[in-house]
Amino acid sequence: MDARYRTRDIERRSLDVDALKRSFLEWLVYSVGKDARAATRRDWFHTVALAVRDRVVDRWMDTTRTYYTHDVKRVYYLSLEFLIGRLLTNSLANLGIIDECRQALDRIGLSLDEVVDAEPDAALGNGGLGRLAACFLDSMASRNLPGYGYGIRYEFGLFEQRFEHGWQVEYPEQWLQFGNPWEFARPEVLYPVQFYGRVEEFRDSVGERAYRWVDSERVLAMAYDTPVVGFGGKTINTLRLWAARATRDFNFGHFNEGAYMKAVEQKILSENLSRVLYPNDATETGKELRFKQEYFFTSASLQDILRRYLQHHSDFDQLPNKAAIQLNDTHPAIGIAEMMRLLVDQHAVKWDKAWEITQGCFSYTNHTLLPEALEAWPVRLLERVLPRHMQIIYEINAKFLNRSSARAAHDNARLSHLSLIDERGDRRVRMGNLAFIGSHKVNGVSALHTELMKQTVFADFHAEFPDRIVNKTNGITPRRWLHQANRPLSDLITSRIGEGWIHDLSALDALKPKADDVVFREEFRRAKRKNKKRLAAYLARQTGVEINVDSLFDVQVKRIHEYKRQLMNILQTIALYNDMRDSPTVTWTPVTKIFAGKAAPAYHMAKLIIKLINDVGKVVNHDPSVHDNLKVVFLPNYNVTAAEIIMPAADLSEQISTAGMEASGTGNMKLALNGALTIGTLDGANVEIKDAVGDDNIFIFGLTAEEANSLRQGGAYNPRDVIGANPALKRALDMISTGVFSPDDPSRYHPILQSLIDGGDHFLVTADFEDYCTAHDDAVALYRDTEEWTRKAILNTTSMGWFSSDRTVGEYADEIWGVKPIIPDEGDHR
Ligand code: T68
Repeated sequence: MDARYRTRDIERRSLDVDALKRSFLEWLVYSVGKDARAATRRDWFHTVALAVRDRVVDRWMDTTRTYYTHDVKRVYYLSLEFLIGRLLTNSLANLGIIDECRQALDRIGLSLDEVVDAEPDAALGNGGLGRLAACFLDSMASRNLPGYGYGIRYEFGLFEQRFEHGWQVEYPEQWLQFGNPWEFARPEVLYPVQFYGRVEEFRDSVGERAYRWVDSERVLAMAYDTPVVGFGGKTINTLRLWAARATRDFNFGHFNEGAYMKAVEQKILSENLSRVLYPNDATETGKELRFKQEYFFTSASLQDILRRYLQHHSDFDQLPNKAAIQLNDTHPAIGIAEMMRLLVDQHAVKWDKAWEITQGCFSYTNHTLLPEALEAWPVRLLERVLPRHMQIIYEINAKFLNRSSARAAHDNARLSHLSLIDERGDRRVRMGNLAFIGSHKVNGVSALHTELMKQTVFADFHAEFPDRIVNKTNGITPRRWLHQANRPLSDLITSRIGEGWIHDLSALDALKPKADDVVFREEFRRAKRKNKKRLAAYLARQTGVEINVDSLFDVQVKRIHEYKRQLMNILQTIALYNDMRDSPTVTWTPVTKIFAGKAAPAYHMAKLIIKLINDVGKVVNHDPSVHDNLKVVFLPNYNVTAAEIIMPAADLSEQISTAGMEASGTGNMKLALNGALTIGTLDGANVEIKDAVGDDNIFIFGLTAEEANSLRQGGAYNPRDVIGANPALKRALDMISTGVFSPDDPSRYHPILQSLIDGGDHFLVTADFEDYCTAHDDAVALYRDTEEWTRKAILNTTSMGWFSSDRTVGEYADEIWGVKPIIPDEGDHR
């Protein structure tokens, strides 16, 4: 090999400061094509990202080659969403070169923080489900597990939220506008995906009945690969996202007829498949394009998985020992039918064998029990868009029902629950049922949620397959959510117990005694204060509202949804505001209510709640009579980047969903890990957080899931009586109803009042209000006792070790996937 080439080659992998600096200057000129004097921050971001990527590529190839040569079992995480956020700090931290990079940039006269800030936030997801997928990628790579993510490369991620006169307005989020330095386009990795057409029956070579899908339309799925850097930089896994490309033949057909414009229109239409992320987090809109997106990425991923498998194997017997396919919710559940089609129709595997293989590979995670979020696609839609899959689903259903105990017992009610087809009204395919019977394991995302799955949505399936449902309580990656996001606390922890906690979060246990150490408490508070100052500056920049750094930062950040009860929080805020105005001579503990989160664009009630919070903020923040003791701030455009600034700065974490409705929550974990105390209901993972941090270090209030359920079932619940008996609540509602917060439109909030009072208050805001206020008062009172508050905050941080996503993926690996860690062999490049 040319000696000069090799020298440059080593240079571009070097992690020392001078080599980094030289790389940056070279990349700026030769790849970004800019002179240092003309370079913008964005140019520098691209430069640094490309130079860092250089330092990842060798280990990436080592990793891929190791998986290949050892023919290891791999896990494929199929998810319609990956809420990744920015990658620069993450890559630098996981490679262990943050300081080197900072110094190298320093020598060029640049600040790393400014460069980091020029990276767009990759928002290829809505909320918890998408962020969980991103945390799992980090944990799989950091635990040296052979894991691949498969999803869609949306051109437009989750919309940008702005407020106009306090109302949410959506704008397109163009994260790819200036290119994406992390990804590698793979124009040669291309799979055809079919839609529409019809099924033809024929006799195969041995005279057996067989089927082929003909006259279909084709779209191509093209791969884009992003390296996923594990902590320590040993394992570099792959996130493969598919983009839709028009087929060539498709275009040329039209050209011949001279219909050039029509051909181009068709091309644009077929490429729309990967254009935009659907912005709903808890409701299914039932749109055909959405269904096609689901099939598009699932089919491409399965074709890719089979191609990889066939490099080493000539039949499919070993597939379940080589590929674990995890369905992140039902969005890729059509994969069960697609796998059957690929095996039976394309590879001539016998049906029963194919079914055994399919079940051996697939497993399914459920993320919600909300009925409006359970996917059920109309049979007529499937017949039209995926005719062969509809036949396969009928066949799976018939075989399954025939063997079910319900058939044996002639129990028709149970049979109709188990059926893949919902026969009520327009007939629909229940994707949850399909995912369940096509999988060997099905999991919930917290202990409570898993129990409720067994008792409610999947009760009949649980009776049929008592070992199938398992719990895998969610987790979060400690790298992003403590080590990177909270340097002050991270450094403090490392100063006492070393760096081991970054890849083994349970090491935090050893710090528990420090809660009683006065010096440690002082340092812990100093770290928190630094973070609070940073957030205050950020909020001032973004919203213009100045807040008191010494006030209690009371934080509710998550998607806006009625079940999450932001409404209850703002009602309590109004009540507190009234108390402060009524008793101006009392020394109040200053409180800052911080909200952030997006509402689905068509979710009118959620958007009205945002407007209410902004309207209340306008009144409260300008009322001199509360002396800055209360502020209400709604940060627009909540995303991963904003979360990284908010989580470390919070004092109080609002986790106040109606019990039984939040499957797990993961923001609750991020906040507690960063030393916020939780005020919350016994819902989702709050239950387990309470067990971990101890009853004395959390503010639990409200109805339990069981109580909430019986209150509703009883039918006797009357919000009007409850409101009548609670003067603070009544007064807050009256103020809203008479236009105190909306003098320009006094009836603006009548739909909210209506849903609470006459609508039956489905989310039990009025039922839990009093208990919530009491818990909140307790929290505020405790906050005055600085030492005691800090003690509890430290116990929160140090008790959260179990909530690492490293623990979660470890459990999946052992109990669902059957995959083992492997350290990649080093190539000859070092
Ligand atoms: C969330 N679900 C759960 N859904 O609400 C949350 N849904 O409790 C849990 O912690 C988290 O999943 C991870 O398990 C979602 O985030 C969605 O985003 C979604 C998206 C499309 C359609 C339906």
